[in-house]
Amino acid sequence: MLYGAAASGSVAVEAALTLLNMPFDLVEGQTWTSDAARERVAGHNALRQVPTLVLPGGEVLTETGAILLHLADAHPRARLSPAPGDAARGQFLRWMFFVSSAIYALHWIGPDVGRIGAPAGARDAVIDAVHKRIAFCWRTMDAQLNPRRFLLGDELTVLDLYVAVVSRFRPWRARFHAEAPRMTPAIRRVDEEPRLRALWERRFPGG
Ligand SMILES: N[C@@H](CCC(=O)N[C@@H](CS)C(=O)NCC(=O)O)C(=O)O
Repeated sequence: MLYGAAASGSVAVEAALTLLNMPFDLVEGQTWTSDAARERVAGHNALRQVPTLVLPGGEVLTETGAILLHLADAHPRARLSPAPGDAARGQFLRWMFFVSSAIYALHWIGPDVGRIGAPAGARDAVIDAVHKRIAFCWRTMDAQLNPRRFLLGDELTVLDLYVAVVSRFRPWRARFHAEAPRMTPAIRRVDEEPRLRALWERRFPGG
């Protein structure tokens, strides 16, 4: 059972499950706008966030990056992560954690700047500073990766899914392409991936 929402981090998990041909039940709810959605997930995740994945045995997984890593590593034949020992593993882990901690975490401030103690009147300045920092982080990643067909080489990994989704958090996609021109062709390739096109259209309607 996956607690998720359109235009949220859960779509990266949905993409991984799609590539793995693993059917799942989805409990839909925009946790950042709806108390009802927050309450639905609260029993499994005290932070009341999506994605929250409840495995068939009842184990709960949260944190998009951790869920993606877990799914990829648990299904090595799908080759969605460089295996431990693979030369690309270090950079894979580095950028998975970077997206999670340096970029995704900043989006938490967007719905309510009061979350970091800022007065409502400071909203525009705070949001502007947050987006400047996110831009710097995407530029940093763009300068240090050497993408080929995909971000880490010629095979699609869950890092590609993660970046394809977090870079779509509104209002980011157009700016992402401007800030990260070297990553853009790989991410466009993820957008065009035939097995995922229907998912992107359904879960990020309007782009
Ligand atoms: N650290 C979590 C963050 C998850 C997160 O921020 N989810 C957002 C949707 S993209 C959410 O549920 N926000 C509602 C809230 O924080 O109140 C992760 O990496 O998955």
